[in-house]
Amino acid sequence: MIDKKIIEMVRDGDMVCLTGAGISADSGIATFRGRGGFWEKYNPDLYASSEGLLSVLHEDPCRLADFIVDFYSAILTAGPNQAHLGLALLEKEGFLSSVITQNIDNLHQRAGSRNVIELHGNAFRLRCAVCGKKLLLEKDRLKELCSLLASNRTGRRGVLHSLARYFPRCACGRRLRIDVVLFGEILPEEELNAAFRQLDDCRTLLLIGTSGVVYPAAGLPGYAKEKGAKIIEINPEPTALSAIADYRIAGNAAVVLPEILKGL
Ligand code: BJW
Ligand code: ZN
Repeated sequence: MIDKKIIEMVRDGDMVCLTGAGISADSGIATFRGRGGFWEKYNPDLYASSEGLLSVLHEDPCRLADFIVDFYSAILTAGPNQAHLGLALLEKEGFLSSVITQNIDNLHQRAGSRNVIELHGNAFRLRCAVCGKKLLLEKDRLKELCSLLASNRTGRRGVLHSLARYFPRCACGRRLRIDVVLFGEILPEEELNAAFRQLDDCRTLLLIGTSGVVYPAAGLPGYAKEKGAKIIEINPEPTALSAIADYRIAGNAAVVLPEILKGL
């Protein structure tokens, strides 16, 4: 049962939502941190920074292939869950202005959310680090790459060959890279500015499925609060941001969102 005050806040509108990996957990995509998280298997020092990934590429390309297959298999098979769909409905009905997401899985857009601000990029896009050109990565191409990498146990040369084929060079000569923000990299300026603008005039910030430890995204709730917003956190576990939340709903997003919608 959702607190009446929370339902009233949602009904009042002018609400923005900040999401993290937890919202996609019920779609079958592992979170990064915590039990069962992606980083239990893959050390973030190696797999979440460009220097780390480059070193794995050189020293153990087959392990990099495992990582790519694991990572993409999950997001290629996942579909939006009741939480993604609930947010899209809240936007459609005029209660929610935008979703600011740290996720790269495209599930908010697939659920029907229109105003989605992607702080950490999108795994279905390639980007040129020199000229900024972007290229969509088709799902079918990604599936092909995964099955090739999964079956290709011919070692270093086979993996490098497959990667070169699916991550082509840009017109400017640089090899395209995945359009995801890794540690030590600057977030896309336009997206971050858009996020701040949304928080300037929001009345309520819904915080869903983020541990709140990765900056600058983790600084956004504090900014919203300073600007006068109230914060509702939906997360089965307490987080680094729970202390500034005005309300906490301890539960899974895909269960809680339909309950909120029912209460409206
Ligand atoms: C559920 C649930 C269910 C489970 N329902 N909930 C200021 C202070 C300190 C450090 C820094 C700082 N400013 C910058 C930094 C450095 C760094 C940083 O923040 N480090 C900290 C970790 C210490 N930040 C950066 O480097 C950023 N760049 C930057 O700031 O540039 C300027 C700069 C550079 C260098 C120095 C200073 C300034 C870039 C950050 C990029 C993050 N990229 C990743 C990609 C990984 C891809 C890969 O593996 O290859 O983005 S890291 C990873 O964490 C991913 C996520 O978007 C991000 C956030 O994680 P999220 O979404 O919160 O997931 P989890 O797993 O942490 O939490 C899941 C939550 O869900 C949990 O709470 C569960 O309980 C919950 N949950 N089931 C609802 N069903
Ligand atoms: Zn280029």
